Amino acid sequence: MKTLGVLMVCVVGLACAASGVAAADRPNLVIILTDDLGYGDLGCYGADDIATPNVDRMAKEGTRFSSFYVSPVCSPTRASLMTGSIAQRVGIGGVLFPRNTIGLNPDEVTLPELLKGQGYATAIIGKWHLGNEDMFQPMNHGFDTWYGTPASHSQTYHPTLKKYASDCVFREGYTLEKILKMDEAPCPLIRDNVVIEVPADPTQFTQRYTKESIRFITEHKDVPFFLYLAHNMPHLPLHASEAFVGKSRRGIYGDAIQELDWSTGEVLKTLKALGLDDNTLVIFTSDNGPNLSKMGSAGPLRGGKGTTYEGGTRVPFIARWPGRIPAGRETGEPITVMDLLPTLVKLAGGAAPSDRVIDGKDIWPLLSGEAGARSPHDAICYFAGRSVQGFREGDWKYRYAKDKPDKHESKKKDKSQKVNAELAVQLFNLRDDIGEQKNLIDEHPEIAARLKQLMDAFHADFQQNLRPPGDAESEAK
Ligand SMILES: [Ca+2]
Repeated sequence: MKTLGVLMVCVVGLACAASGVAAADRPNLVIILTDDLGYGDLGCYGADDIATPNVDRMAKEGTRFSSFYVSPVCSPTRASLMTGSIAQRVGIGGVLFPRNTIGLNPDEVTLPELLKGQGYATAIIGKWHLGNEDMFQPMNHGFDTWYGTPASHSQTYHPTLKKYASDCVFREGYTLEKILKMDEAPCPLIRDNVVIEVPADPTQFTQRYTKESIRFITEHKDVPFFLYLAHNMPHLPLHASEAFVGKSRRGIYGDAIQELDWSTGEVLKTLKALGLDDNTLVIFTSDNGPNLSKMGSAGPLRGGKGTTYEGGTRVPFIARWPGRIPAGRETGEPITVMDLLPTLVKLAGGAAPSDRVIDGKDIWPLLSGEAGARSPHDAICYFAGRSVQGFREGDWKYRYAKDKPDKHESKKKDKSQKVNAELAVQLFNLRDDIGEQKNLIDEHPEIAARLKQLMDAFHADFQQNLRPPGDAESEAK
C-alpha cells in the first residue's frame, strides 16, 4: 500500500506540473549551503571586514535566525539535512573520508526523494560528502542531476570508483592512465556521476556553481524545483576566482566569502528576472562553524568548527520568500538543520516519513512569523561524534566534554574553565553570556543536575532508535 501511495502522489504531481496549475501552490525551494562559514563571517551577523551586501539584503528582505543549529562538522549536518534526523541516528556521526565504506543508507527517505514525489525537479550543485561508492551518490538519493564534488576538495577519491567523460579535462600533468593507477587521486569535478575534470579547479567552484544554478533555475522555471547549492567554499584550501582575489579585508578567506555573496546575488537576481521571486523560498546557511586557524570567525560565540561550543554548532541562517516570510525580522528561537525536511516537504504538499523517527519539526510557523510562534524543540542536544556533549533548554546550556587544548581560544578567557584536555563540566546562560565565558556550575548545581538528567534520558531514548548507515563493504559480500 505504501508503494501505491507514493506512486499516486507522483502521478498527481506530474499531472499538475504538466498543466502548470499547481506550480503556484508549491514554492520553488533553494538551499544555499556554504561550507565552514562561521557566525561572524557575514555583514548581517556583525562582520565588518567582509562585505556581503547581497546576503545582507537577503536578510533585510527575509528573516534572520540567531539560534540555528547544525553538527560541528561536514558530513553529519548533510546527513541531517537529507534525512530530517539526528545524524548519529542514521549512522553518520563524523566526517566521511575516502577510506570509509559507509555512506547515507539507500533505505533512508531523503528530502529530494520526497520532493520528487511531489513533482519537483531536483538538483545538487556542489559538494555531497555522504559516501564514496555509487550507491551513496546523490543521484541514487533523489537528485535528478549533480554537478560538483563527491566530498571536500581537500579530500582524495578512489579513481576506479568513477567513470570518466570522453572529453574529461586532466589538469596539472595528470592523465587518465596516471589517475587510474593511483590509490587515491585529487578531488574531481563531476557531472551526473561522470568525472569531467581532475583535479577540479578550486578557483572556479563558485563561478561554475553559480552558472550551473542559473541554468538549472532557468530551465525549470515552469515546474516546481529544488536546488541544493552546496558550495565548497570557504572550506580549505581557500580560493576565489581572479576578480575576487585581494578584494576583502580578511585575506583569501574573506575573498572566498565575498564571491559566495556575489553568487547569492546572482541567484536572487535570476529568480527576480524570471518572475519566480514571489514563489521561491531561498535559504542561506552553513554546515558547521568556522575554521578559526584560517581566519574564520564565530563572532561573539566561543570555539569554532569541531567543537560543541556555540561557535561550532550555531551558524547563520537566513530565509527569504517575499510575501510569505516577514522582511527585516530576527528571531532567536532555536531551530535546527533537521527541521528543513519536514518543513519543506510540507510546503511542497507532502509529509515527512511516518515509519521512522524524524527528529526535525515543522518550523513554518516560525519562518512565516506566525504570532506567538515558538521553537518546536523542548531542547537542543549537542552531539560530537557518537557522544553527547551538551544540552540546551531555554537559555541554559549544560556541557560535558573532554576538550582538546584549543590554541585559538582568546587569552582573555576565564582561566578557571579548565578546558585543556580536561573534562569540562560547564553550565552557561546563553542569554546573558552568548560567548560561554562564565561557567555557572557552582552557582546553579541544581540546574546543571536537571539538564544532565534530561540529557542522559534523551540519550537513552535516542539509542533505542538507531538506523545503520549504508555499508558498501557488507553489500559487496
Ligand atoms: Ca563543513
